[in-house]
Amino acid sequence: HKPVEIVKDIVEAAATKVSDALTPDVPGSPGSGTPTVEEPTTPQSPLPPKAEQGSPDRRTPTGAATDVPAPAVGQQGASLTTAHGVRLRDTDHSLKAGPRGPLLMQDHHFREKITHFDHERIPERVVHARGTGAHGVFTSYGTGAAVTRAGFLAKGKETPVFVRFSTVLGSRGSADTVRDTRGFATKFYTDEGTFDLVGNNIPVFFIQDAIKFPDIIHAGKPHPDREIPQAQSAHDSFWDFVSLHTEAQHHTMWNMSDRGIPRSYRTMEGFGVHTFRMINAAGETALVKFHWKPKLGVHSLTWEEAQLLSGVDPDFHRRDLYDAIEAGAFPEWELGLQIFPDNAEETFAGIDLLDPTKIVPEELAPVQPVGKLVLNRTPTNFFAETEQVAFHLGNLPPGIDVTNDPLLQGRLFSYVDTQLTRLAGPNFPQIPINRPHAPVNDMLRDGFHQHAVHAGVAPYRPNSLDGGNPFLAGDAENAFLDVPVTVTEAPKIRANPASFDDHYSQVRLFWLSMTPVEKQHIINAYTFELNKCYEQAIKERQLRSLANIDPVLCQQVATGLGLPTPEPTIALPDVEPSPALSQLGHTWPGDGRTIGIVVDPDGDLDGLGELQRAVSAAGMVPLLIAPHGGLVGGLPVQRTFATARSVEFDAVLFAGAPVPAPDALPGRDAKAGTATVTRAIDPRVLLLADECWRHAKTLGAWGAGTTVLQGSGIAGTPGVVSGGTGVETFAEVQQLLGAHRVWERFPAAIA
Ligand code: HDE
Repeated sequence: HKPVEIVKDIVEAAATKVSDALTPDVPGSPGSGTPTVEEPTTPQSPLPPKAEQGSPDRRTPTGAATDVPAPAVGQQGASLTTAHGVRLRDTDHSLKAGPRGPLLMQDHHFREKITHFDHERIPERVVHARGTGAHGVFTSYGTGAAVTRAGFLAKGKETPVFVRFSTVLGSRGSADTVRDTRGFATKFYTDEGTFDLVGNNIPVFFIQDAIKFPDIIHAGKPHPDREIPQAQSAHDSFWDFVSLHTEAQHHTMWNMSDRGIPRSYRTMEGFGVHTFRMINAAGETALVKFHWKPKLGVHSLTWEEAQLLSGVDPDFHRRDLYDAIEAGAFPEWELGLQIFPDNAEETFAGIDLLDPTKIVPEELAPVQPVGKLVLNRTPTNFFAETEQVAFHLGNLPPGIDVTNDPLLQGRLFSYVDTQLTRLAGPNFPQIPINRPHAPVNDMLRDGFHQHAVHAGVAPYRPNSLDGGNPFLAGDAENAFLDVPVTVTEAPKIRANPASFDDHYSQVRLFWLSMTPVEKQHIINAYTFELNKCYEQAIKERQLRSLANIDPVLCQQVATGLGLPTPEPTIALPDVEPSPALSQLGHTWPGDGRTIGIVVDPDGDLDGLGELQRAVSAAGMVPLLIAPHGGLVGGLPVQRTFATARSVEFDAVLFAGAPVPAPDALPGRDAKAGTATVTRAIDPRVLLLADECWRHAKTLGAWGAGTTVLQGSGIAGTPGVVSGGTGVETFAEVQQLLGAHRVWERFPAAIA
């Protein structure tokens, strides 16, 4: 070909393609032969639930057949369109000056697609960036009606809710199981307007005044020079801050306790932290603290589990929440109130109720249940719901008001302010997840991303042009009432009340309330974190704080750091322990717990189906672990030896003792120096048993499976059940799981 002929060929080829393209098989297009499809089309059937989510059966909390809506499908309609509804023929090729030519500026589809993509990310939350959420319903018992006129706390009232759980320090893609505080933020879509209870799983905070929030967060976030460590408090700047700023010691002790590494969001308490003021129908006020009590009890991971999970399954808590809900094991909490008289001093039993570094022990003011929260639906779209949900402490219904807690007061500013950047403008309440379920009749207008088409000409008051609308509500309509609290005549001042200076008595109270094993975990956590610091002066300074909390704690951590034990600088306060703070000593339901079942495809598989049914009937999730995927004994395998790691399971049962295939672990055998090394039991099974034992989990075995217990040297030790049938073994394991762990297996050096 001569050059001119090549061009001719290209032009002809392109012309053929264009004519092909003009008679496409577009449904409903003239001559396509495909029947016209109405838009939006009927959604297709959703994918079936994953095999391991099939048990326990989907059901409501009362055990009735589920009414959980099936998962929605993605795009609606048969044809791909632009954002403006124009149907598209091609989305895989940009418009070019010939097949080998440059891209044309006029390609509006390319520009729309890429521009939208370029702007898909929004800023992550400045704190609590990593989180997950779920929908649910709150049912009120009516017991709160004596203290508040809030309609959602009237007897029998049901209110839809959305809850977002989070870690604080890590970025959006960080691991779930890091040692950190957890957020527990609840949006109640009440008939009287939205109520946001934006709490944490720890009832106290690091600082007493909101103006210090940037300081504690700058100290806790990764170092600014190299941006490490991610989602950790185990670094110099965190310990520098908390050791210099002793009001942080109480919150820090909770972080170092097992509360800092929850087993699951379902097994966390939640706290409103601040004291709120309630007002009832008779106009009487009371001071209250909010508590969420999980139905499953408060349980934690071990530190080694938490660390392993950060690699093995960084989404552990997110997965756990979704799997539990999708399996019908709906997470539940009771909302409770500690109620205090609204006295002029705003104290109870000598505790300053405006100081957010203090708790009121439950023994002094019992938590009174006022309603139940059930999470029963996972979000349809993570970004639309979980990422765009915006909480704000100022979202209060009539009957609930704020107090002068200086931390709370500052938060009232921060939560709206932060959304202006994060959600790009003031109209974020119009995003579907943030829309109130109560009718909205405001006079806010315009702004970025305005979705409402407001009619009328008079968005101001008073007006006559819009008929005077809207009118103001009064008591008859239960309008919001700012409780007319007397503000003390006092000079304008940057200072705290003197009672805020007590930084140690409640830290000691927490420490003394722990059982020996919980104390040991606290010692281990301080020792681990401080050993991660580089600066000797910071370790020494933190030890001086520990000396003011407890001499045993201080001495144990000092030993771990290889440093001398300092003397206290204050007289150690005489405090009464609060047993309610300990996680031990109760038995709890095991809903949604995962039970690993190791099977040997060449062994005895009798009774396996029956065992799986027994586990499911107990509300738990049986996961079959085998050397390979597919089916074993006609049952689907959920985990292989390569994908199963102990940290995923609450208990492991051994139905067999699989022998490793000769080529299963070439590296290991080569290391042993001979190709003929044989093992009686697959080492990955032994590792599973060993880790479960080390993490004080319950184990069970029968038949050939008992050789695994012998092989790992744990047979006959506490919490290791063997003999009988699979179903009998599981019955014993289930009993033991009620205590969460086999506590006596943890070494505790202290009394
Ligand atoms: Fe927050 N906090 N916070 N916080 N907080 C945010 O708001 C702030 C505090 C809590 O899942 C931010 O929308 C200040 C205490 C939760 O979306 C921001 C102070 C408690 C969540 C903010 C505090 C919390 C946040 C970041 C010191 C427990 C996640 C993104 C006075 C009672 C909510 C956002 C969600 C989020 C500010 C202290 C809980 C910047 C200034 C105390 C659960 O507005």
